[in-house]
Amino acid sequence: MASFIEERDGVFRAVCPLDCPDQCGLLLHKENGKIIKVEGDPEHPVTKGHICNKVRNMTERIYDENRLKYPLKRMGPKGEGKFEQISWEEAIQTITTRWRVLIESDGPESILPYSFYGNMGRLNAEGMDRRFFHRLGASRLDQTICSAAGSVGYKYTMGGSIGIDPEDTIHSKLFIFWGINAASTNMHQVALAQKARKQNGAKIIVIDVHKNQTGRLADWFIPILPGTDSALALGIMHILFAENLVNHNFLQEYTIGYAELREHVIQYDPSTVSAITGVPVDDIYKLARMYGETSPSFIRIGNGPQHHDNGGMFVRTVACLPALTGQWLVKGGGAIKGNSAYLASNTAHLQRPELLQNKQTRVINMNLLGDTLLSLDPPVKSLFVYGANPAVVAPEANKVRKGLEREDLFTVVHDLFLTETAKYADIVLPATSSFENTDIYTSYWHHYIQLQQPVIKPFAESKSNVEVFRLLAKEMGYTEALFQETEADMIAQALDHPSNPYLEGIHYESLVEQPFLKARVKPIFPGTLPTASGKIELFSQKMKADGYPPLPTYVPLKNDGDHPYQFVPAPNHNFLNSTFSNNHKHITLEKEPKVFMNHQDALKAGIEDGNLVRVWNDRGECVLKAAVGDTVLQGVVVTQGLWADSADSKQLVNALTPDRIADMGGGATFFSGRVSVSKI
Ligand SMILES: Nc1nc2c(c(=O)[nH]1)N[C@H]1C(S)=C(S)[C@@H](COP(=O)(O)OP(=O)(O)OC[C@H]3O[C@@H](n4cnc5c(=O)[nH]c(N)nc54)[C@H](O)[C@@H]3O)O[C@H]1N2
Ligand SMILES: Nc1nc2c(c(=O)[nH]1)N[C@H]1C(S)=C(S)[C@@H](COP(=O)(O)OP(=O)(O)OC[C@H]3O[C@@H](n4cnc5c(=O)[nH]c(N)nc54)[C@H](O)[C@@H]3O)O[C@H]1N2
Ligand code: SF4
Ligand SMILES: [Mo]
Repeated sequence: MASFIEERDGVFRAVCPLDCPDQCGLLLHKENGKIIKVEGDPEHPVTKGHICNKVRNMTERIYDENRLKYPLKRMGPKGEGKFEQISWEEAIQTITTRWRVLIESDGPESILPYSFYGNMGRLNAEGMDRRFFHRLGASRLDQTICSAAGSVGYKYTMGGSIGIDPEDTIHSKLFIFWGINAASTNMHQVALAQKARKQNGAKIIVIDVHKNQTGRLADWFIPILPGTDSALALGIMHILFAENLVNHNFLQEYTIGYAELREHVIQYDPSTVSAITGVPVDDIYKLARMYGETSPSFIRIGNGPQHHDNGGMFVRTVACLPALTGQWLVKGGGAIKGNSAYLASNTAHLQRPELLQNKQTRVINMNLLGDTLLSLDPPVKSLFVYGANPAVVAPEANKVRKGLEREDLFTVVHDLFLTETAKYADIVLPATSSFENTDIYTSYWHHYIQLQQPVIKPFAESKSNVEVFRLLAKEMGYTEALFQETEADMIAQALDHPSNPYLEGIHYESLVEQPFLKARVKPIFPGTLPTASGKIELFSQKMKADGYPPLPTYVPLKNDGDHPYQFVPAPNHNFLNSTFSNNHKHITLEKEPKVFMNHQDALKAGIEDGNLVRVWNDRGECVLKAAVGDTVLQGVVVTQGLWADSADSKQLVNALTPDRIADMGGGATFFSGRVSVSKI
């Protein structure tokens, strides 16, 4: 079937492979064996033919002249980017020879895989690779960089990664986009909100530290000081209880700890909360009353506020709000933080954890990559990077770079491009794009799963992650049959998951027949939650046992030094993390990185709009163009996008970000750093 498509021209279904909640259905137009146009698939039930500009321009990336064509070995110093072509045979042999020596001398834990979701496909992101590294006994990576803190926080309240069906939000009358730049990062949730606004007069509130494209489309934009959102949520609870805007029946039936919560939130009176958050007292009342009086109301919980020291507690706290008003029982009411539990596949089948003989194998938090490479003992001696670009996306970038420069570190990078990370590699392997592979894709926002089959032939000599790990397994002499399974076999196993009832009826064969299959979801309530009590845990015994306050609590950010500004380096519109930051078309659309600054602050610092400024702290420095205005509060500076740096530019924002670990889940704290800004 697959090769049949590869040989043909025409229009073919595909799915967006990027780490984006929307997971759009795509149509690929193919002529003379090449994709000439990417557009949205109008038949996709949620994304309905609309896609973002990034992926509309995907052909620019797939056929970019700089795409890697064959394996490379390093010829110059690490970081310089001088390489020479080698064969796959030589590449695989060099890697396995080096690894065999390392396993002998330092043990398998001296090897560290570092990966993330550059391609969301189950098999390529967390399938054959896991089997391979389990079998090898390599150190394990704790994948904490994205949403770990918030996921743990949400779980304390709700028991798992379960929210409402986004398709139901068409019925919502109030949308609160809380710390999510949805116009850039979840465009179809915005489309649903705008449709609801048109159809039934729904209101859109955006709570953010930056009035960006999402804030601009809101009916009401509420600026807030970074890292203070829990206090605002607790202030809303204070008013809901005080003004009896809570749903007693729901609280009684479906929650535990609401009497304790009611007492506890007395301390979060509006003037206290206003002093913490920078939100005026009147606005706190107005927001709480709108929330208490509008039904259905929906909160889209974003990733922004959870990239802070207190991010887990924020999500745990905000997740309590819909329970107070009983919104979970109303179609279109409730919240979404993430929905990944619904289409969770059988990871035991897919990843084969039983291959890992030493169950105590060390686990390394990916947010600590810099320290790991510089000072972990026993040391990491080899790094295998795939589906990720840590030299740009990881915090404390200067430490990371210094670690990558280590002469005794044997680094392999598998990617489509010679990324900043790849420039430090000893061996670089070319990766196929997702349109060249077979894989399955499940959204962490909507409820659909889609199969991708190869639409074009592998670009030059590139290979998929699955294929690379097959080759490595073979060369390492791993004879287990599971290393040579086909993609179809692996998909069948991943979907064979009796303990997930939502997957019922979804099989490889049905995915071949039908383009989009929906998880068998039903409303969360009435029902039992996967928490210890089976209810929404406003008071959590488990949190208490884990050493946290058992009730939602505002915990201030940690001290990050005396620099005057809180620094929020968020994603931008035209890149996806660092993906597209090296593609001419996307750079042209995004223009240049800026630092948004309040005009009062700028006035005091003698900075004018358009000036080049030095943004710095004890960790590093950047040079960015100031955008002076009223899009941020005083004391806050925001920049957008993970730009690649070059010899003549200093725009690596993660040179400034802390690698402190968040309160929960080992999460990242990208937005909890402080900086100084001065005119150049
Ligand atoms: N265009 C585009 N889309 C993307 C991505 C991308 O890079 N570009 N990345 C993808 C990935 S991996 C992810 S995880 C998601 C992330 O997408 P989102 O969930 O939107 O998260 P962020 O963009 O990190 O931050 C969202 C917002 O939080 C704000 N913010 C920061 N700190 C605070 C705070 O303390 N309080 C409040 N209220 N707001 C705060 C930022 O200003 C920003 O507008 O997007 C995905 N989609
Ligand atoms: N300052 C700051 N830093 C951040 C964030 C932030 O908001 N601010 N956001 C954080 C978040 S939420 C995340 S999720 C991380 C994301 O960090 P990463 O996951 O590292 O994301 P990308 O930068 O998109 O890098 C993905 C890489 O995978 C490659 N790739 C794509 N498909 C494949 C494939 O099939 N095989 C292989 N081998 N490679 C492939 C791409 O070419 C690209 O180079 O960044 C984090 N870093
Ligand atoms: S990046 Fe997001 S919005 Fe853009 S096509 Fe992919 S899934 Fe859709
Ligand atoms: Mo992410």
